[in-house]
Amino acid sequence: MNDTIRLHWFWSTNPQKVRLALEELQLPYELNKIDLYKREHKTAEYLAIHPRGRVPALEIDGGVLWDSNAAIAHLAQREGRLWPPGGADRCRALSLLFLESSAFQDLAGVFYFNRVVMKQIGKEPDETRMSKAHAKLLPLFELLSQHIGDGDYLLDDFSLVDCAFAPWLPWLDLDEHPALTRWRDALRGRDSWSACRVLEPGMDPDA
Ligand SMILES: N[C@@H](CCC(=O)N[C@@H](CS)C(=O)NCC(=O)O)C(=O)O
Repeated sequence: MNDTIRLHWFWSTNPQKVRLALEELQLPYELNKIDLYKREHKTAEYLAIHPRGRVPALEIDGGVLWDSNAAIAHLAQREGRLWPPGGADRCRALSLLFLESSAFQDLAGVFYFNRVVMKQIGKEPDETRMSKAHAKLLPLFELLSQHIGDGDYLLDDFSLVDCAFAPWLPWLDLDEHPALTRWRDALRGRDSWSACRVLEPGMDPDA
């Protein structure tokens, strides 16, 4: 069995979640850039790895994880680090991970699409769509703020579930939510954030 960990990646949000997790766990990995703007995610070769033709895909342990949070869950289970070993904290971690997949990702994606992708293709952002998405995000912001409480992370300490939310945070309007801005700033200060060059407003992703 090939024991190389290979991340099929682009600098957009979902692949960056998995790269952050690999960096935080300090696992050696190969990065294979799949340029979405060149439609490299739709080649026959890549579709044999990711059946939906999206990024990320993580080749590991003889298999492929073709969803960012599935990859994070696998890494958590495999490594037994940066993840609660059991009990109520693991229930919290899994619920938050699935919240990101089932609700947060699509709404945060509206901001990422309008503030990053539309700009890249020379179009104006759709403010109405963003304002509707923001209204739907508010209850989720409240829920996440409750989990953060007076701390810096979703659980008592940093964990891989923070990686699942991190790359979205620079693109959301968080000023009215002090727990979330504190969380974003704590994540921004970690070595993994700079190692992955998590995209921020004003940054050139291809630099
Ligand atoms: N739920 C998937 C979403 C993956 C996804 O939509 N990735 C985006 C980039 S961040 C993509 O590949 N977009 C290209 C497309 O949809 O054609 C995950 O979490 O991995």
